Amino acid sequence: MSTYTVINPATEQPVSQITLTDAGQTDAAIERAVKAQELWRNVAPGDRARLLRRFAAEVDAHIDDLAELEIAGSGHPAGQARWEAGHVRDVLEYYSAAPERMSGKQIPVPGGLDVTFAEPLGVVGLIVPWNFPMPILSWGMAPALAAGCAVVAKPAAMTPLTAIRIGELALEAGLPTGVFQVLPGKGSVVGQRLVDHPAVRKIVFTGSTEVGQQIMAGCARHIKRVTLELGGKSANIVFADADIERAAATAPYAVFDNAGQDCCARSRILVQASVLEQFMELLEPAVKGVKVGDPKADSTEMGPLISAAHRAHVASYVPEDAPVAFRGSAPDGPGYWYPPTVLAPVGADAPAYTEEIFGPVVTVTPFADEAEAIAMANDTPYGLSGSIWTGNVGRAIRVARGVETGNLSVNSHSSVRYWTPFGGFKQSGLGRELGPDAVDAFTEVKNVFIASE
Ligand code: TAP
Repeated sequence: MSTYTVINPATEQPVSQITLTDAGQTDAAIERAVKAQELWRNVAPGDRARLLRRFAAEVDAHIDDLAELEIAGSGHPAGQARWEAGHVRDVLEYYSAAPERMSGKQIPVPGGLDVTFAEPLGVVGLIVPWNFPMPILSWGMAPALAAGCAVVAKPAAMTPLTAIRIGELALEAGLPTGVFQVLPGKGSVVGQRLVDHPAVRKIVFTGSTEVGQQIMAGCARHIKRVTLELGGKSANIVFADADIERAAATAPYAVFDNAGQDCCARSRILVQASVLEQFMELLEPAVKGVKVGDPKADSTEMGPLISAAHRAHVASYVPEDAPVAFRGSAPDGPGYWYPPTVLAPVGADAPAYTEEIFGPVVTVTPFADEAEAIAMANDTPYGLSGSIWTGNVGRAIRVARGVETGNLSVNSHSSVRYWTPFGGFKQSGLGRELGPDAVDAFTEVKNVFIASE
């Protein structure tokens, strides 16, 4: 029996020892899920909705406990961790409205009646990364359960604590055993088995583009449905006609949120050359003002990175001779700390400009005009997120249509909203999560002709 010790990234102290699920136990869980799904799909829609609302209420009653687990196990700042637990509740509540609205169509045909049904896919395998253990779990879990699917979830080996607790809360809310199971374990074991097992009808994967490619190839062997939420290298585009003060004040939060371990991190700031100097003067105090420190403190805005290995990876983008324009602070002593860092000027071929860093490092690069800004934003294999700052509505629309990315905000640093579809262009992914249509991704359309003659 192998185990994994969860480490507190802020203290480097062990938090908890977790027994890892093996391949045989994964198969047994999938078989339990198959049986449970037969029951779950037949639960009356109103009752399924009620159970999801009870699940949301259980999460709501345990916001502080869940937040404490995420602070200790992932180093997320307290305010952020509470928000994340509340987000799970909100996503469950949002999709609890779905079971009673899963109507099909009646299509006029000669000789009878044609009706369609939205049939649940069956068992769904959910593979979650370590950066946002709670929100990303909820984005797959809630619509899949609402659709009548059973879910087997694999949290990242490093950050399993909140997912395990959410699995317990599902049972406490009254969800039938086997409908939602959480299997802590390795991607190469549990994740691989979810991909390979023929009874798992869909994989919802969030993680790196590299592993996403392997998942897609594995799913192809079974023509298994797959949703991929992968990496990003998004641009924050600031035009000279924007509210430069607001753009500069919020730019740190568009990239240093979750210590930059955010697929939506806008880690390339593109600024119109005529306001570059003004922007940099305003950005410096904003970056230095980011409160980096003890995740338990309510005032903390940024915590540590997830591990020593990840910190070394992030640091590799800032070698001794890197063009550091300015940087914020980070505590000394134990913990995987790394200060918010701004690089400028950087070459267009610098790894910090082209690769996803997944840490608190951002580059600032000038552009001449609208066409160049769009070309620079698109000069990446990724296309997940982005922000546009301008006072000109026409430009906002033109640039938003021109940038090849799945999720954009104009004059705002926000990224994910559970009411709206979320997902990537190009190598940032395949399919969409969230928004009103997410349940459709967990159903198949069945078409039935009924002869009347
Ligand atoms: P990955 O290394 O790709 O791991 C993601 C998940 O896949 C983990 O649970 C991992 O398990 C599992 N896994 C690894 N190898 C597997 C295999 N062969 N078969 C099945 N599952 C496997 O990513 P990460 O380092 O945790 O997360 C960072 C990446 O995720 C970044 O690129 C980031 O941009 C991306 N991300 C994207 C989004 C969206 S919404 N687009 C959101 C968050 C993160 P282990 O725990 O054993 O490694």
